[in-house]
Amino acid sequence: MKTVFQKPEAMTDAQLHYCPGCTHGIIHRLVAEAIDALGIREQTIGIASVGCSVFAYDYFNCDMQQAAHGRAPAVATGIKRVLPEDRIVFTYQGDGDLASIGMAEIVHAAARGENITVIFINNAIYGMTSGQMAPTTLIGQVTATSPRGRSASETGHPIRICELLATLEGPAYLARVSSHTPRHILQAGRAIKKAFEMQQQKKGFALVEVLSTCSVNWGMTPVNAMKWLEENMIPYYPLGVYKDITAEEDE
Ligand SMILES: Cc1ncc(C[n+]2csc(CCOP(=O)(O)OP(=O)(O)O)c2C)c(N)n1
Repeated sequence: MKTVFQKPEAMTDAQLHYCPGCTHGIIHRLVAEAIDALGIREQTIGIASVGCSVFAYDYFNCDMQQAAHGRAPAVATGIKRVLPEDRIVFTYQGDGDLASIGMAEIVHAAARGENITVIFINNAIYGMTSGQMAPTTLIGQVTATSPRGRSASETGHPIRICELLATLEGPAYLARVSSHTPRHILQAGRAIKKAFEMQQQKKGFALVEVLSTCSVNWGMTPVNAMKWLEENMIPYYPLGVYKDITAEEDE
């Protein structure tokens, strides 16, 4: 029997440009499925950032706005505040974008408790610009700018964004998920949907960090990249919910 995979309505027909083994495409689909499931496509505005996912505006079938590198949370804040309350605003940002050049924007948007949804793709490297070290690059990880492996004494330690933002009062929902197995992808889909629901319910700032692969710049086959993520990224970036004010409300 032939299985037919239906494209979510919240994705356009444009062919994705991502490299083999990259999970941006999977995560795009999860975001689109959440938008469809909640029936919010007509009122959703996405903010594309700078990085490999710069063309997200071609792939999501909702209103899209491009932001300068790292500035997506600031642009999302403005759009969310000026438009009627039923509009759903999300950003889609890589780790170079969010945790390096955009660190100030994300921390302050979270501290203000902006009622926006952030999808944060952590692939531990700058993908688009061909593999420089990111703030999330692991100790010992080889990149174009750390050819002998990242050293803590030279460039410090990788930043755990969920844990860092969880120290703030502002966020309503913070979760880290992964995209390397079908089971993890299903979990990631549930977290992403929840992050949109939080905004619908006006609960405040919601961020889902999705661990992702960059097999080309990691110099691995797609299969080995999935294994590397499991064995190296998850121990340093544990999966789980770091904040959920609705769970606290339920207690
Ligand atoms: C102000 C500014 N500085 C630097 C760049 C170059 N630049 C483009 S993409 C990128 C890195 C993006 O990496 P990441 O956010 O991790 O996303 P990925 O490509 O890995 O998905 C950089 C440094 C830029 N476009 N604008």
